[in-house]
Amino acid sequence: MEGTRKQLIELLFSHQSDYVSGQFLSEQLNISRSAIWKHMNELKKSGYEIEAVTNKGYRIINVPNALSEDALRWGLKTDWLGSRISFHQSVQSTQMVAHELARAGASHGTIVLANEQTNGKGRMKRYWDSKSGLGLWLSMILRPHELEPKNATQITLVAAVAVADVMKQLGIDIKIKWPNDLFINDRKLAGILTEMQAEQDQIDYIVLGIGLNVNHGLDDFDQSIKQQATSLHLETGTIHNLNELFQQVALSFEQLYERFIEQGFLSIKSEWEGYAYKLGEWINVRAQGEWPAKLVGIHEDGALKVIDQQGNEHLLYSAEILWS
Ligand code: BT5
Repeated sequence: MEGTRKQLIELLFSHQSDYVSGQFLSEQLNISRSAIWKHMNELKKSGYEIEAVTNKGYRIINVPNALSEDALRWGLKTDWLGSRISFHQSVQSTQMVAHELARAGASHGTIVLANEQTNGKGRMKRYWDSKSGLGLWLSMILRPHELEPKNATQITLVAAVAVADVMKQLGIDIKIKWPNDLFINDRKLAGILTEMQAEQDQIDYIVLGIGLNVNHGLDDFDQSIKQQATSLHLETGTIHNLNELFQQVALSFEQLYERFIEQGFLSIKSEWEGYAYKLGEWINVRAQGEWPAKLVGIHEDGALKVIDQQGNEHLLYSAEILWS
């Protein structure tokens, strides 16, 4: 039953611009036309909007907006990312759940996603505002055994480009603020948190967290970040479908991750630079004193490349950058 409905959804998705006849579906799935009709009713109950036209067939008009394990999975076009999705209504942090699963042996590509996080985490134990039903709060378990631990931080940059690509497809002028923030017009839309478990010279696993603000109005943000945060809704004026957006982000990341593993960060460098926040502008660096520097790009190992007032080039790894 479950498997048939998944196949049914996939067939409808693969013909999204067109109607799919009941006859065709019943042949493909090897079930009767009345069974197809029953499945369609079940899908409608789960929130799918399906148009049925006599002599033409069926067509998906809308997938449910509320996150659910089924709606996240059905129509997902990835090969391995999200092959297991662990969905929760409310957790403290998807990072914590993902670490637990990874320690218990969860496979490469497992994704933990929650409607709400009650203790969402930023870097250095900062707080991440993750209210119910308003954004994508997810953590991926990755096991890149071929990657040296010292290059693991590059995955943050890969993820930032993957999310930025999806935003660009939505017509948004998105910027990546090194290393882990996505910005629109000087406001933060998304943040990425990469945590690694490594032994000796091998990565055991990485938990890559992405927090993306989607359907927030201004009042939905915590008072402390109202002036600095934004959402897709605030930027575009429309409500975005969380399940579809998840699927776009997952596909975009899977494709870029594969390129990164096969060809290294160098193959993504120029795309990253195309999105770089304040590229060519002067910022202040706090490393052995405080000094002005011009941001000129990113090094192939993922470090930020700046030049000082004397024209000397510097690579920054973890130095505090004073962006404004
Ligand atoms: C980050 O940290 O930007 C990484 C955020 C990662 C969140 C995801 S959600 C899924 C997964 N599960 C988790 O528990 N975490 C990950 P950082 O660069 O340290 O930025 C944190 C700062 O961003 C905070 O100190 C606030 O100023 C600001 N902030 C908090 N929530 C925000 C939000 N929803 N939108 C924009 N800015 C926010």
